[in-house]
Amino acid sequence: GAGQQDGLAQDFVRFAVEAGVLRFGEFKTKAGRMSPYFFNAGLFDDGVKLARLAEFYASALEASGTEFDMVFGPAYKGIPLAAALAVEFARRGRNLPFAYNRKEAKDHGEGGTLVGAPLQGRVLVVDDVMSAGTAVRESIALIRAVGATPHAVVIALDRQEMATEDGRDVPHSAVQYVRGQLGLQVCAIARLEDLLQYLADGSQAAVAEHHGRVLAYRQRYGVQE
Ligand code: OMP
Repeated sequence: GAGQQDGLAQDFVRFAVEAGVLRFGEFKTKAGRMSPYFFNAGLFDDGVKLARLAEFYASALEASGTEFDMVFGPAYKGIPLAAALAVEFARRGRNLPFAYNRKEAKDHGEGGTLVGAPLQGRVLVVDDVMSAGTAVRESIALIRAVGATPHAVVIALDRQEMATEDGRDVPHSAVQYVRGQLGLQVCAIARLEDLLQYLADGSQAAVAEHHGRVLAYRQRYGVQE
C-alpha cells in the first residue's frame, strides 16, 4: 500500500495486537504450517472492538475505491462481520443489503441455506483472513451456485503466503489467485508486509524476536508481490 493506506494498515495492526487478536507464538494454520503469528478475528469480542473493526473495513473499502451492491458474510465468522459492516455503512449514509449462509440446511421454516437480502448484483464477500485460499473459494462457489456475481472480497489480513492446490504449495498467494485468475477485486485492511513494518518499528527485545521469526516464516512460505 502507499500513502494514506499505510497509516490505516499500521493503525489496524496496532489495534489488533492491543486487542489480543493478533498474537505471537507457535500456531498451526489450516494448511498445516507452523506460524509464528496468528490472527483470531473471533477475539474482536465486544461492541467497541467490533464497531472499530467495521470502521477499518469500511475505510479500507472506501480508500480502495472498491464497488459493490451488497455484502455477503460466509458462516460462521463472516456473519457478524457482514452485519457490522452494514451497520457501519448505514452510519456513513449508505443502506447496504447483507446476506449470509448457514452451514446446515434447515428442514422447516424459511428453508434454504441463505439468509438475508437476495444475492444479486455485485456481491462483496467479507472475511477475516486469507492464507491458502480455501475459505474464499468456497464462498465464491456458493455465490456462483445461486447465479449471483462474486465481485470483490474484503479481508482484515492478507497473510501473503503461498496458496495450496490439492494440498500442494503453489508460487502465488490466494489473493493473487482471486485477483488474477478469478478477476475479483481484493481489498485487505492490512497485509503481512504491514505486520513486518509494525514489528520492525518496535523497540522492545520481544518485538525484535517476533520480527525475526515472522521474517523467517515469510522466507519459507511468502510470495513475491
Ligand atoms: P485459508 O482458507 O487457507 O485462506 O485460511 C483462512 C482461514 O484460516 C481463516 O478464515 C481462519 O479460519 C484461519 N486462520 C486465521 O483465522 N488466522 C490466521 O492467522 C491464519 C489462519 C489459517 O489457518 O491460515
